[in-house]
Amino acid sequence: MAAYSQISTTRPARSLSTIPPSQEETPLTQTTQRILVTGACGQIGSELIPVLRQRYGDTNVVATDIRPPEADCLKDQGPFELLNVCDRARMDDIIARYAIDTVYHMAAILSATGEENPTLAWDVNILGLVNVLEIARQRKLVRVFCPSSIAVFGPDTPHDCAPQTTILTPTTMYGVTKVTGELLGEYYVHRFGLDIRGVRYPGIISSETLPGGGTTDYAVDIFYHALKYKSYSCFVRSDTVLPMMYMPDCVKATMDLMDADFNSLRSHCNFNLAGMSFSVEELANEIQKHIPDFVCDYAPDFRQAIADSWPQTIDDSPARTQWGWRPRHDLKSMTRDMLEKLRPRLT
Ligand code: AKB
Repeated sequence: MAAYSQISTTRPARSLSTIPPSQEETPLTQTTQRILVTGACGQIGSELIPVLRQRYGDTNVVATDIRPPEADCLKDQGPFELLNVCDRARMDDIIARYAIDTVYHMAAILSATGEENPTLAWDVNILGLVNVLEIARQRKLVRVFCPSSIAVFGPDTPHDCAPQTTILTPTTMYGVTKVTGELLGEYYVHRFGLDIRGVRYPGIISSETLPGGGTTDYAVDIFYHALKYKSYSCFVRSDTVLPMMYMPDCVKATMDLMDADFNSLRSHCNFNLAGMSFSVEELANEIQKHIPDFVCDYAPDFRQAIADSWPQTIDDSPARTQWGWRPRHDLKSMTRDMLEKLRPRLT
């Protein structure tokens, strides 16, 4: 029997009479959450789900993705359903069948893949989001998490300490979809009274699932190559500085924003989130402290222009003041922890 967390919500939970008979063995209360996660097999989804399952109970967290999971825990510890987020009928069916009241919409095409296939990025990122928002409106879901990204920024945004409210002129299709997504989310909050929330993730560094198709992927790849080959050829210049965050902080930020009192939020879908900012050279130097014979060289490709269009550092004071955001990891602690976690698997 799974454990059920009691968490308070600032909006009323959905009426229990809407729960289908198949779910009635679960002792639902007004404060229980039944969660659906899209993009469950991705870099963030795969680490968010175990934390959600630990908190809300395995059977209350439905993992979904367009492909079957490689990690056994995703399917063995709780429900898993195949879902293409562009398929609204199937999404609606899953949400109804499991009596879902909360969605973490993590499925997305990232910046580099988006430049290779812009229409795919538009379809997945926009149609997928509209499907989630429309189902949330029709089924009166309690809360939806729709992440955004530093990709909303562009060359006209201040490069240092980019404010939350600023000029958003992204040069990538991914960025265009994320700006649109933030506006759509905010629209559904004000027009339909829904509870939609989201942060602008920086590059996320993690040890469990490789990122795929992003510009910031080098900050993860470098660890795998350092341990396996003691060398890495980086696809952006050594002096490229981007905002980054270690996965434990990413999961904490996501959970903290979802726990925040709705009434304390002055905006909902566009929270800047800073963790750490460093150049690739600084990262390589930090890794060399643990692997002295590691060498990094540089062969910039089309992703350099994307990186150059994003700010180097972020002002996240609204997240800090409105819902108490504080990162715990810096370059040093992240590097040590990444190497400790990956070394036994790679060497
Ligand atoms: C990417 O590089 O596309 C992503 C992001 C910053 O959202 N990691």
